[in-house]
Amino acid sequence: MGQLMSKQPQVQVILLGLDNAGKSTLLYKLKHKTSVSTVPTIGFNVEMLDARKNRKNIAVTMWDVGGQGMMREHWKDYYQNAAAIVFVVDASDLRRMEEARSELEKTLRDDHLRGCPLMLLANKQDVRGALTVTDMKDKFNMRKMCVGREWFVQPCSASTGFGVEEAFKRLVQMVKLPSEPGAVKDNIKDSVHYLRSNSKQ
Ligand SMILES: Nc1nc2c(ncn2[C@@H]2O[C@H](COP(=O)(O)OP(=O)(O)O)[C@@H](O)[C@H]2O)c(=O)[nH]1
Ligand SMILES: [Mg+2]
Repeated sequence: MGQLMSKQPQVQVILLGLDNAGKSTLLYKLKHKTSVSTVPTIGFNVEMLDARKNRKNIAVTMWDVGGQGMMREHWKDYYQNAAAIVFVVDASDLRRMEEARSELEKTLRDDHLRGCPLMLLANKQDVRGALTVTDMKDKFNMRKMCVGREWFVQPCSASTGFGVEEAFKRLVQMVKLPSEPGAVKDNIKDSVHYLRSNSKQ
């Protein structure tokens, strides 16, 4: 609802992935390139990043809600308003690749995320033996897993910064602004949610 009132379009992006994938490092890297403000909060990190889309300034709020315990219960709240998912994978950790794949599969099954664009980051490309984009697409069976949504696999290194800007640019292309076709459904969904939650009071 706030989106309708502020002049600058805002979009919410959720940063997901196993612990140790590099989510916080990525957010920190992005913040130091394009950040406009920071709101440190207990239990999760959130950054508002400046971007340009359709010749407009937009604000991309990126939520790193953490993978542990209590926070999991709140994931749904973030899912509801997500314009895109960024799923970070430690591409050098072959032992946990299947765990990462199954976590992503579980995430994408959530009704709140139906049709939501996905950027898969093959992170830690600076580490010898890290899986390439082609390897990742195969291992994750992306075509099948991402039926009905836009997706992209980007190689990067959150610690060196390799691929990070490219990932962000691509992400901005993928998100739908509230005014764009394809975002209408989400506006309606938000309104229904808003009306429902108010009618309960
Ligand atoms: N070599 C390398 N290490 C990374 C990279 N990204 C993150 N790390 C390291 O991986 C560990 C976990 O990163 P962190 O951002 O805390 O992961 P999170 O649990 O997903 O938030 C830290 O020691 C980071 O320094 C990367 O691109 N390359
Ligand atoms: Mg973290």
